Amino acid sequence: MKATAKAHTNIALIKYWGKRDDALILPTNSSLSLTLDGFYTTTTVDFQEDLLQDRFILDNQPVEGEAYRRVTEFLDLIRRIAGKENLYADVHSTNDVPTAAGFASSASGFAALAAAGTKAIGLELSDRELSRLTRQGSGSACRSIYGGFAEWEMGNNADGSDSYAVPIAPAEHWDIRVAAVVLSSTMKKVSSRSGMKRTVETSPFYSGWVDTIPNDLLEIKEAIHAKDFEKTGSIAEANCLKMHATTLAADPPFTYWHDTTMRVMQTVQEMRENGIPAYFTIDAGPNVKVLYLPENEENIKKTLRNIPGVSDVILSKSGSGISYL
Ligand code: 2P0
Repeated sequence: MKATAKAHTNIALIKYWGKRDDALILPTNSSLSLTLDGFYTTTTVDFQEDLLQDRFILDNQPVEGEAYRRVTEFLDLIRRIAGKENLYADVHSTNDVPTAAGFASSASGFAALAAAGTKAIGLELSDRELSRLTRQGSGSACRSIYGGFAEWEMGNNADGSDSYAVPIAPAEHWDIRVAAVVLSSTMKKVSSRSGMKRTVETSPFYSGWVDTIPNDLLEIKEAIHAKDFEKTGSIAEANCLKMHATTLAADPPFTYWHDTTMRVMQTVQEMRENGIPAYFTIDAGPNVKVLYLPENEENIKKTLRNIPGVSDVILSKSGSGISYL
């Protein structure tokens, strides 16, 4: 009972920032992302009758501790749905997500694990069912089931039955690109999981964040459908700044930004003043992702590489959803 699946990571343009239920991973706001073709995870899940526990090998190294626990607990969900509670698996994953680029490999990781695991155990899930299940491994992963633009609808139900991602526009709809700007020093002090929890619980700015999401989503979807780059980029950049503002008012306060993070942000804004459309977004870490159009690729790459404190710039196109190998 063996299957292999590949999933790409995604970058949120409207961020997921905060949970209303930690165990089921239910968010306090809907979010929207672009799946990227440059960064992906390939996972093989092999359920075997004679195994006494799961085994998880990542990039040829056996994994233990917290990362192992998250994988086995996720496989427990799959076993429960399939009614095969005592069937354990050999899991082999390869990450083609440069860790230094600051993309959450948990997004592509849990999407690939969900797809390979359910197929290997003989379940036939729709994309929506697969997204709902994937959400329980890592929130942002539920958006990686789809290529191009996807929206994670937060839902209202306490059991999470209406919280899953839906496709907004496929990768072919629009050739929009992302430059991942890698900083020389990228130590992350607050994980996204604990950072969002602290913000929800203590930041007085948090309610302001939540209140503005429905309108951001409405407007960015219009902009994406119309292929309006200025509108899409400016909504994404403002949404990112709003998310990061909530952390400054948390108790204790924190920020994911470094001095170089701000230098990159300023450079992007200067590029716009000089007539090159580019917009930034930043996740729960110091690296910056820059949205741009193909005709400006050379210019964007050169300008970003020249910023002191930047060690690499990795370019990516829009990517496809889950595939089975
Ligand atoms: C996002 N981030 O929408 C946001 C923006 C970080 C900033 O999703 O606890 O690893 O596993 O659900 O998905 C990172 O959080 O958190 C994240 P869990 P996840 O991409």
